[in-house]
Amino acid sequence: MKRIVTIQDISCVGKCSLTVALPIISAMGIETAIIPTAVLSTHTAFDGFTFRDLTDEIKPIADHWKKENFRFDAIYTGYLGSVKQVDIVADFIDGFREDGNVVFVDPVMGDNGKLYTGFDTDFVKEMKMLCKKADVIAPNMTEAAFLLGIDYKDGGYDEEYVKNILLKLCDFGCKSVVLTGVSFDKTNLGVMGYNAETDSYFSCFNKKVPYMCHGTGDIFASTCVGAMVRGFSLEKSADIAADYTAECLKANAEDEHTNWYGVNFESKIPYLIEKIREEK
Ligand code: PXL
Repeated sequence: MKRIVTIQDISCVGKCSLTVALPIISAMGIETAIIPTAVLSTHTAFDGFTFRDLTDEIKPIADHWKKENFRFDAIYTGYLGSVKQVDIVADFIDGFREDGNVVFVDPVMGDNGKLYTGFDTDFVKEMKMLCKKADVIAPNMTEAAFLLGIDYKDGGYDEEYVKNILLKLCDFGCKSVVLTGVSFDKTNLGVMGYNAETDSYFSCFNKKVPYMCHGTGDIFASTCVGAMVRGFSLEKSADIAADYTAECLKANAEDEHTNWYGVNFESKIPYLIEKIREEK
């Protein structure tokens, strides 16, 4: 069985990071090893969340795994809590990357033009360094703007603008970039990517669902890396992940008892399983 290690926090309530990555990757038939980087009572959009930092655990876990000769088909990083933690995760990548495994970095830092609570420009600089180690990065439009030091645009841009962003992000040295939350008009939302190995662009758009929610980036990234490890191309993986994310948001929009803090990805896991079976 293929094995992915994912390194990000546990937000005990909030349907993001590990509580999303673990069930989605497992549902895709892939063993999921985890390194929890922090335990939070909720994600950071709640007031008064608790935060227990686990930075000091990362290296001992990695050292033990080295002794056990564990290897991973992909290393997938998400939300990281501090500059020091990003550095330690960078060392983890250096220690566990091999020919043929995928280093997938989701540079989780912000949304809607703003950094999440607790992040600053030093953190952005460090995350840029981590992106340079990745095969694939999957920022949203906000994270891309911070990584490149440009103004965030909430719409009003065209394909050329996004292509330019993709190329500039690829200059970091990663093999591919998948940019999420791309929208050229009022009706469609999706992802656009650049594959530097084939020098080609790709995209996948779905009808915009009138619902914004925390955790959509985590659903996208978990599904995309899972599909890649299942043997799909990057382009097909991004397509599967974008469709599944849109389907999950539709589930929220259609559920009158939905909560504001997370996506109903659970109800659509059968859709995801069916989709990866159909697409093979
Ligand atoms: O979904 C990204 C994410 C992950 N982890 C924590 C967060 C967020 C977004 O706000 O707060 C703790």
